[in-house]
Amino acid sequence: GSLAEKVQRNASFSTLNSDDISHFKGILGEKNVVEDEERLTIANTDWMHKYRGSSKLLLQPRSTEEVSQILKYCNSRNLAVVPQGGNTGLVGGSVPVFDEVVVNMSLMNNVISFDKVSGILVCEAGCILENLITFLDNQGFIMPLDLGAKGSCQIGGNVSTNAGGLRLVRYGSLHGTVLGLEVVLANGDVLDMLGTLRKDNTGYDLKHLFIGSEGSLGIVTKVSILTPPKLFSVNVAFLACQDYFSCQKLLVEAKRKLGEILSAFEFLDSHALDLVLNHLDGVRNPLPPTIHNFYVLIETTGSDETCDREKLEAFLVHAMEGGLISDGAIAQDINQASAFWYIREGVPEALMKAGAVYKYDLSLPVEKMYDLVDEMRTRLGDSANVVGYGHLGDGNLHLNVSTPQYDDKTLAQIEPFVYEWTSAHRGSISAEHGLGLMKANKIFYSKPTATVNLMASIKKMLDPKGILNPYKVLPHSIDSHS
Ligand code: FAD
Ligand code: 2HG
Ligand code: ZN
Repeated sequence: GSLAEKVQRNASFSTLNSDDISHFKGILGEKNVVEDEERLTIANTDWMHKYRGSSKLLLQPRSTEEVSQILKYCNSRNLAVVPQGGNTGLVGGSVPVFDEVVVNMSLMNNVISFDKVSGILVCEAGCILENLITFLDNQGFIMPLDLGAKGSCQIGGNVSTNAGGLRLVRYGSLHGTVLGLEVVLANGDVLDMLGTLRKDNTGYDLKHLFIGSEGSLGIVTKVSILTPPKLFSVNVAFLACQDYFSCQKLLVEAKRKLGEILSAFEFLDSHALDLVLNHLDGVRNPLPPTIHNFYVLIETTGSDETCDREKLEAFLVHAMEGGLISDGAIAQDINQASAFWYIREGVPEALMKAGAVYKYDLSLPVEKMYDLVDEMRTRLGDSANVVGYGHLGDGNLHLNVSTPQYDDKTLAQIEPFVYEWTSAHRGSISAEHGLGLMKANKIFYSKPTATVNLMASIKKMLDPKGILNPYKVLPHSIDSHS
């Protein structure tokens, strides 16, 4: 693989010795100090099998106090650390680059409290998103975020990446729904910001620093989050559009006509659909096999079945008459709704199965978004399968380039072009996945130098020795020289 950033191990970090291992065993007990090769191989490898570290140690704390003791010790010994949740991150942020100690959060998986009146959930960071979704479902509530990786990703990882996902268009980002956090700093200090209040203007709202900081400023140990009530009228439609302009107009119409019941607006191009149909088992095209260029998944969620259905049907008839959609199907039951969703959520997995994949997660003005996909196709010709899909409702394109294997020539055709294009259109080079290792050095395409310098000062203040997730997020020159 040619994609791993070429970075040098920071020589100020120590290497593990047997005293360190004994110390950790003293804190965590034998069982939760893992040196097993097989488990380390898994922890050293990211979801795409693109980034690989060589850590010799994985620690599994069961409490905030244990996390605190781990970090306090690592800080005093100059041992670098990678916080790891479900390891579903897509930017090489969740695995070690060299021999960093992995702090795995999966044993901190308890729900602490749930308030049925306010809908406020407080839980430990290692709770798997899908388990929280199921827990809340039983209480008549939902999580305000959902993503294809729900079966493995953890709420602490979601918060640390500020994950967006499939319902952001309705419920907003985690900066709005997360009400509080408990975080352990690099020196082991525990910051209790675990508020459960919707409103609290007492000074700087520091939890926001940790939302989206990708484990570079602290380890998130507990999360308090506002969850919406579960509404029972859910409809999912899978639609075909002839051109990108129609998708765009459909979005504008959907926002106006479906308004408050709109809960997702996702799109994929025919290349993405073909990949899913060819690489995932049991997937069927919900529409007759005519070639359409684009597909849109619309979900509505509301409280009145008859009303909501009528509203959606009227919207679709109107869109069909206006030529915005060329075909479409509304799910007739929950199984069909899941099948429609599976097509959209299955795109990353289908791409994985198809070979090597270069992933770009961009915020762009909706009008311009697909121009980039077209331009990339022209640039790469037949040498690659260029795929566009994503959260159209949020202006978030997932541009993926699929090739048989990674090679420097393809990479040189994609980058820096893709970043320059995004920057020229005042977009973001990371809409929702973060910077990790992959884009740490690319931050300047989306942030001015003065902002990056302030970020580096904050990092220096909170983690003076730079032990937390080194080589990630901030440019390497700043990270290692300051
Ligand atoms: P990890 O991958 O383990 O870690 C991610 C980052 O967070 C790393 O930098 C890590 O160091 C840090 N971290 C993890 N836990 C903690 C903690 N407790 N404290 C401090 N730092 C921590 N992302 C989206 O935004 N939207 C999507 O729709 C989406 N869909 C996806 C679909 C698939 C199939 C896959 C594989 C990934 C998808 N992702 C998506 C990316 C990824 O799932 C998210 O970034 C997710 O939030 C990561 O959670 P995780 O627990 O797996 O974290
Ligand atoms: C999605 O929306 C995820 O499916 C993954 O954010 C996107 O793999 C990708 O590029
Ligand atoms: Zn996404």
